[in-house]
Amino acid sequence: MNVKRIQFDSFGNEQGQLVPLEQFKNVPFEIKRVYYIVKTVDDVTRGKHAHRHLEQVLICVNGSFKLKVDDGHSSEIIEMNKHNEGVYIGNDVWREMSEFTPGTVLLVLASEYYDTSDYIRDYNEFLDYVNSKN
Ligand code: T46
Repeated sequence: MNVKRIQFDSFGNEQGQLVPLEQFKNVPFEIKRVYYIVKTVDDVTRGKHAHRHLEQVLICVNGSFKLKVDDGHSSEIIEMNKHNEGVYIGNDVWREMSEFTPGTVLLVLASEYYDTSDYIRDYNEFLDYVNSKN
């Protein structure tokens, strides 16, 4: 699957922790966009789409949630609860985020500017799209 975990160095002591993120160093693409998701609701599922080209790194900097990734052939649920671990998601991967605990902060680094035409929001369309490539 076009998904991989990335371990980030976390520098700190009793005063707190600092995690540097640098394009082409510990983030495997040029970072063109950063966004974050806060004030999440625990019984809501976000995402439910795939991207044709976009690459992203998701980091749960506070709290926890479940990330489901699915490439049309297999799926996996990743527990997101480490401030120093990112999950890289490449193109053609369906993603869903759910079970957010209160105070969760999801930071996302993206390889492209926001482009609605890059989204596939229908799961059957996604399956047709990935199968047409094989
Ligand atoms: C993804 C997951 C992890 C913008 O105006 N600019 C942006 O860069 C983004 C990402 C969103 N928006 C607007 C579009 C919607 O009105 O923010 C609103 C919420 O976006 P969306 O429903 O797409 O949020 P999620 O949490 O379902 O998905 C987002 C990203 O869109 C997506 O690429 O992989 O986070």
